[in-house]
Amino acid sequence: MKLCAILLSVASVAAAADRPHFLWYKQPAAQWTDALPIGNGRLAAMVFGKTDDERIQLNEDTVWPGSRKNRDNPAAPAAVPEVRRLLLEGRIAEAEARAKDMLGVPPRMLPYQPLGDLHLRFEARDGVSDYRRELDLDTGVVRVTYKIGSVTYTEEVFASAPGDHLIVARLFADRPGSISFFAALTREANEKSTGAGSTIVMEGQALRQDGKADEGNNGVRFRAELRAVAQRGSVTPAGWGLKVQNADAVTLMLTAATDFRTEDLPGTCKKVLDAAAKKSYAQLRDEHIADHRKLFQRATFDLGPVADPLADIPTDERLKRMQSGETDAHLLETYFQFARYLLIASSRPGSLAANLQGKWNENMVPPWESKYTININTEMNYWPAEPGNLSELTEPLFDLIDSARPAGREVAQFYYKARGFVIHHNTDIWGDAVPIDGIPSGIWPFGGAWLSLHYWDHYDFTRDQAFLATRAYPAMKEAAEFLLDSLIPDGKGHLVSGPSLSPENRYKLPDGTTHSLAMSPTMDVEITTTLFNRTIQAAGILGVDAGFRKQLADARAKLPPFKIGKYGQLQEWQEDYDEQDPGHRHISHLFALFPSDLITLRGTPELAAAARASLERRLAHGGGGTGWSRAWIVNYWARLEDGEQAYENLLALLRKSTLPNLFDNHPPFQIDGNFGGANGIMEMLLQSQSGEIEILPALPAAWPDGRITGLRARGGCEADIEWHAGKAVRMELRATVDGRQRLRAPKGQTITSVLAAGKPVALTAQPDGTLAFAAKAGQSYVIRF
Ligand code: FUC
Repeated sequence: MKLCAILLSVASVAAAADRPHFLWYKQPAAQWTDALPIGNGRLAAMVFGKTDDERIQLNEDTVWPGSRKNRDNPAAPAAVPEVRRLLLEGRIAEAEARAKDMLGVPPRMLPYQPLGDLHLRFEARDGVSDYRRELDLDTGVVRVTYKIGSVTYTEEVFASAPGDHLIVARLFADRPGSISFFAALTREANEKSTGAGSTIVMEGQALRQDGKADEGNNGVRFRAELRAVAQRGSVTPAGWGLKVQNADAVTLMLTAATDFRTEDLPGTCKKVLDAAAKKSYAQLRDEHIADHRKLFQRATFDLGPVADPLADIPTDERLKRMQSGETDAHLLETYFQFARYLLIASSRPGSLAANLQGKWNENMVPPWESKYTININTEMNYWPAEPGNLSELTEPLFDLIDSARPAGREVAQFYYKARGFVIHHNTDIWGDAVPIDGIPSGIWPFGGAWLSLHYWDHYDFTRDQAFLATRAYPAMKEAAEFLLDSLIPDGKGHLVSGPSLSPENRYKLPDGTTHSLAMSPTMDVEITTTLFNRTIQAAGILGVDAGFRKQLADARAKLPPFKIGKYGQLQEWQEDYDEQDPGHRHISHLFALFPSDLITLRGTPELAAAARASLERRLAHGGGGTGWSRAWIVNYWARLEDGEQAYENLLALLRKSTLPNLFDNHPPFQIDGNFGGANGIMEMLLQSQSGEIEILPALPAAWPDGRITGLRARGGCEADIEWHAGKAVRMELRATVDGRQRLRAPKGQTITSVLAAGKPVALTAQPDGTLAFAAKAGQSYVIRF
């Protein structure tokens, strides 16, 4: 009887697995953060769905002012040893004053800018009814429908990756001859638009907008081109745009090119539009959907066997319900899939990496310049890529690191007299590597090292040996060389790093002053240890650099140890300082817990308890105030296997830091929290660090039943898990490479058997409570509990 109930329930979970995921609304976007995002990596757009003056806000990922430039501070080589000496002597204020000579010249980066807007102005239209605006995550198509009188109007918009940098909009109605509008491309600055034949061309240059002339007046030149194809009716040029009259339907095809990628802007645009114009709208749409689904449909997530009972409530109202204290498991499923959607839309091979706003930015001077902040934000963007089965979308991240390595090498030599490469806390399209902004954030030489760990992760998830040999190891080695060469003896038996800081927190000295700079703040030690571990491992697998491995191991042994402070917390600095802000949004010193695995519940229980104390202390003082901070906290709790806390913080992420279009809110909008939150969900359900696959490590009581499929785990495999009444009932593991797998059963459960093609597989019980077996590439394994 009981078994029967479980089977029934599992069957209905399976039936719900293909449930659609929409973001949908009953009104047009009133502001940018209501609009719906589309993208193909290079081009991105926000669709407002307005019925009178439709706005499709456009981005092309290389529209940046500035150029590649040496921004070294000439005073830096003399300053670095001085700052180190002053810090080691405890003369911190003096060290900070001296460190100003390390800031780049100028000490700011230029912003990522919008491409412009596509406006569709309709003739006077009153009496709009039956309005619906939606983004279908499964197709990647935004669709707007409404009625005026008895006529139903539809607008569909998507960004096509197979169309080679193409955005397509289709407008049609159910009464012939109903489509009439004026179309124009506009931009806030530096643009010239013309309509001719059935095309609009907008050309311009990304120039800095603050009137300063020292640099940035040689930014990227761009060209956007739109072509209209009408079914019946007419398309005629009208001033700087096009007039469409009495058509049955119109397809608008838009592309853009910049001189960052090509010298021939008109030719590049023409090629894309000529190819698109040869295809019917249905073909373009089908091609796009097939391409999108190849990525999107790899993973599914369902919390519970029932169909979504709130499916009739629009997304913004559901979010408001949550914000007033309700829970909404199905909205969490959508939130998870939305992050995967956003990565597909903002990071494709050949595009730039997803920046602080993914690729969606309407401001000439966006928050934090919409660049690559690498003391957490860019890394967080890519956390869900591997476990969320979107591995190939990490390529732009590796391109970003590689583009900064030349400058990074130069800065390593000039500033620190070190080999290898360094990037400080930000980089941009030009691959800049110097310290910027100011002392409290900029003097942090660990951005390149942290980013380089992503190469290892990509290898670890895929076990792609060629990638390890040709791409991962060379970069990791260079990042490790920099750290190795820049460590100095502290005179007390340890090797320390710096000048550095614990991003972007400050500590208090007994005299009441607060400071940022320190030698070897805990996060430095954690990143150094992790990178040395991985580099040694990688060199071992490749069978190279035995001498270098030994140097790394020797230096690693001399790094300062973890320390537990007066609150039982993991110390953030070498001294047990109080923080200026104990609820600070950065919780960098828990890096060892996540994304690294130096601290684990079973491997280092005392340190795990200290990490927990640090987390509780931050939260008790109002921590998690920004979207990304809250998202990181979800991941920390998942690693501490506290499903309830992870869940509460996930709810807080949606309740306090999520906008009506489900964009993460720092505030303002910043995309990292979307990615970090989605990764937190996966960490709650499956973890694979430290050589074991842990099943349902942090399942909260609020999710008694569910199923997640197509997750990736380290060691080269894909996993599906189903659970019922809080217990795993079935798991399937598909190995993509040969290798030994170790499985850890959910708390309170045991694995009874592992079957391959219906036959039991030999299992070896390990002293640590896991079960090991030899997995074969291409084989799928059913795990029974
Ligand atoms: C870091 C964070 C801020 C913000 C910025 C882009 O400096 O401390 O909160 O996310 O990056």
